[in-house]
Amino acid sequence: MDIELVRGDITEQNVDAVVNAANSSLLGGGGVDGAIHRRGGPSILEECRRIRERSGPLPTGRVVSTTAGDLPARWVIHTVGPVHSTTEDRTHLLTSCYVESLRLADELGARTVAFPAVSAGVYGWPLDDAARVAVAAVREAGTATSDVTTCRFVLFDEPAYVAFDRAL
Ligand code: AR6
Repeated sequence: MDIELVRGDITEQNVDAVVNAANSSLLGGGGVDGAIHRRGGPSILEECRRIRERSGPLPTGRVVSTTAGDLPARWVIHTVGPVHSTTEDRTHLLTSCYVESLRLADELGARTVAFPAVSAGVYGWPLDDAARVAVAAVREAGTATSDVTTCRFVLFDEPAYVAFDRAL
């Protein structure tokens, strides 16, 4: 699996699946989540609502997929990153976001997947560590049986890009 880094907006990526840094409610929010719902249109939220009614809140580290609505991608994979903690090591949950997203992408038949820096915004994860965890997780998941050929990290600003570049 190729790992790519680009600086840009995840809603503009021409990939099969984009990963959303959502929250457990699945009902939208700010950051990447807000951008995906804004650009993707109401069909994403409608599907999120149905999933929410059927299965309840999405636990941290888990994933679900929906349509990508008006985005260039075919699917949105929603995952819930852990809020960073200084007293508890939640690395396994952040790792799970990436590993489970790639597993679901594989299941859907997605070949190309774009990730934001999950948990590195509102959820407060220090950028360098978030980048290290992300890169290690996709490297490990990529050596498994994944049919995903390309994993693209889409970094919104220069500090995030630099952190991921260093981690790679
Ligand atoms: N494309 C790529 N990256 C982006 C974009 C974009 N359009 N917009 C922001 N980022 P965040 P979290 C970067 O806060 O920390 C939401 O309210 C951003 O600069 O979106 O996992 C959810 O509903 C940062 O580097 O996600 C949750 O409540 C990274 O994406 C909560 O925020 C992640 O920032 C999740 O917080």
